Amino acid sequence: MRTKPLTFFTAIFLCIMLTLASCTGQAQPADETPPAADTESPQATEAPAEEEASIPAPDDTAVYTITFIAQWSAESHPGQYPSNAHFSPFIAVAHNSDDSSLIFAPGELSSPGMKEMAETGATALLEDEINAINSDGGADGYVKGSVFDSPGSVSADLAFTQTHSRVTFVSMIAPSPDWFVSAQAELFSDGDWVDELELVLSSYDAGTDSGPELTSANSATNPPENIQLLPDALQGMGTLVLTRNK
Ligand SMILES: [Ca+2]
Repeated sequence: MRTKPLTFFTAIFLCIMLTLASCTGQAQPADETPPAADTESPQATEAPAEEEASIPAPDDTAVYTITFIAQWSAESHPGQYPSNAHFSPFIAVAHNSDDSSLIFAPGELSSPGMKEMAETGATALLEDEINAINSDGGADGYVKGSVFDSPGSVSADLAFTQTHSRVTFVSMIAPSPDWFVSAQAELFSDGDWVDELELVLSSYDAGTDSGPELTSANSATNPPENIQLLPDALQGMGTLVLTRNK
């Protein structure tokens, strides 16, 4: 009779022990779950970083190769093509959007530097004026090309910043009284640098010499007149290609 209660209590004890053992056994897999979650969390933080890297901020600076392609020839401009047709060393300026940073403006008088460039091709005075604009913060450097016969081409590199992202280009039509080609462009547009830009150069009269023909003798315009576009017969002399290379 007494052995049955003992066996009963032993059975209960064994049940309790088995229950405790099974509880601790179940706890172990639960402890292993968090490390599995931890291995996923670093991936979750890396994903946004990769998305940010795919949309980089635009560079503060950019370097462009400026290529002046002159098409002026006997075929392109019949009767307007002297035997020694050429273009003077060009000047290209990197400047900001302020009107005071421009080296010239159509409808206004030529500066002494623009008069000298347009009449003789020399750029010393114009470079002095650009250096003054540089000092005032309106420009951020310029580059000078080299003289060449037309048709032909010449290139030079110029650096720009986001605050000085406009270019103004000038070169004397030579020989001519006071005529020059020019183009102006914005190179930072819609939040990023332009990859490549092609511009047709416009031909201007500087308003400082009244010679009517390309090979006319000097005839000072007194008083000077405003800068204005030349007739259609003297347009279309060349194009400017700006290609970002850095
Ligand atoms: Ca003139």
